[in-house]
Amino acid sequence: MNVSSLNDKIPNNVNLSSDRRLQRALESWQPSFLDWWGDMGPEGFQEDRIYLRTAISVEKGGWANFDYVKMPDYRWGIFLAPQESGRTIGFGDRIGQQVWDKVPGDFRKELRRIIVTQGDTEPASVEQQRLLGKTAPSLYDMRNLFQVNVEEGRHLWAMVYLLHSYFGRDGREEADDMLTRRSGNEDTPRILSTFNKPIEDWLSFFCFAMFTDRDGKYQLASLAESGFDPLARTAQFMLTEEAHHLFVGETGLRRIVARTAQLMQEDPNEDARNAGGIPIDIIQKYINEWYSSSLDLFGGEDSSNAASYFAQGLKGRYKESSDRYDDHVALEGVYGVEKPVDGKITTEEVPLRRAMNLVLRDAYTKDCERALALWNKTLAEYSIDQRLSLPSDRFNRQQGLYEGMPYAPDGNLLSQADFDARRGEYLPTQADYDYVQSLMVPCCELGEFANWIAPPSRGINDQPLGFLYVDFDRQVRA
Ligand code: BYC
Ligand code: FE
Ligand code: FE
Repeated sequence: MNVSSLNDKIPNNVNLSSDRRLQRALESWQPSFLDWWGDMGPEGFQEDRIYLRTAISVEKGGWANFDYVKMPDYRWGIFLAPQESGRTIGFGDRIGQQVWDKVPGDFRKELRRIIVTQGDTEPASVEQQRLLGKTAPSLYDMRNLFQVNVEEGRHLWAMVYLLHSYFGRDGREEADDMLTRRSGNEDTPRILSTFNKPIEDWLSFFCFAMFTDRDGKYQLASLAESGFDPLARTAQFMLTEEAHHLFVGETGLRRIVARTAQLMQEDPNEDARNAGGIPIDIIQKYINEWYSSSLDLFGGEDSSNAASYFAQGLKGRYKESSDRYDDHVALEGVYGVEKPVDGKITTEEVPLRRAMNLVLRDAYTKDCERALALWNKTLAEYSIDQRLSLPSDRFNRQQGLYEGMPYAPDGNLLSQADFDARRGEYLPTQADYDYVQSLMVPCCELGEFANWIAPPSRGINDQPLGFLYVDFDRQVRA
């Protein structure tokens, strides 16, 4: 494997210097990316030195380099997991055939669409999070935010590499369009719903990293099974970075829950609010909001698109190539799908291939439940009786079978009027957002954490909690 150096203009393990045409194309896209980063990247911290990891290879154990970097100088590189010789398509109609090294002509449109949709989410998340640095609860958290942001930038590079390398002219046009759409913009929005929602406080950020980045994990895992080998290898390596994003979300929420429980225990009325914490009912409403929105990212429960992607060998199930499944063709089986019929739920057997979005989503939900159980364990440890839960998959949906229907978080169908009257019990109200916002005061002292969140159990890369994770260019402390 050719090893790249941090000094390369575009660090890579794809032997970029041997393909002058591709190298020139990417080098001409790079200034537009940097302009976009300047406009839409983290606001107010571009001159500061951040303790960041940078991907420099795909070697296990040694893939990342930690050092202080100014974000605009971050080396966004292109890394694919090592090629597996003799790899064959692992599922669908062409199971057992050799994987594709080039775009299969028959599925070009579908493949481009998947890559564009995946790529579009990456810069979108950076746009959504661009103001959060200003209210970071600690230097540790600020550093993690920026780490996630630069890596989402690299994930955009990963998809742009595929577009430039394998799709010719229209691929280059799609790559340019990635930098012109804007999260939440009425005229040029990002493609998928959740990526147009505002993220204005850190509770939202942690929910996003917990629930929305986790959709990313499952989508990438399904693409890592792809018969289009360059996509599979790219997605495989992205998952390495993704693990940290999920860690940030899951432990961020756990730390909030722990702090809330501690403040409740100390208060005679068990009221976290009295001591400047985030009450459990607000945390629950944020979970309801971000979990339900993230379910939408899996698409419809019964989907002909999903059936085609599976049949074509483009998108598999979670860990398709493992022994989780005994049938990788999936032409025979069915999957139970709960459909709303005349206000009642009836379980219908849907041909397995059409249910692939739901199969993937069910794996995701199990993973979310695991995290919820840990947070509830924390509550129990502080002798708090309240528990957190995931809402029903029918609640607050904007895609799929339950789109726009007034289901309560417990899965019961309400009248629209009842739902509207109770909406504020289910989802954050403006007053909830205002309260959470009122807690968002920056905390930039070494080793200190804002009052509403517990410190993590350890620092980054074996550094202490009091480490200088962000070295400010100017005096920002009070
Ligand atoms: N919003 O057959 P259906 C990440 C559209 S996150 C808007 O039910 P399908 C990250 C759909 O396009 C991972 N539109 O669903 C996380 C279709 O449109 P047409 C991102 C939606 O196509 C955090 C119609 O509705 N990666 O990486 O099977 C930070 C019917 O669709 C939505 C991917 O998504 C929605 N939520 O599945 C940073 C992987 N849902 O055909 C990064 C690539 C559906 O009527 N994408 N629609 O025009 C895919 O595989 C699929 O496009 C989806 C949708 C799974 C998203
Ligand atoms: Fe990503
Ligand atoms: Fe991510």
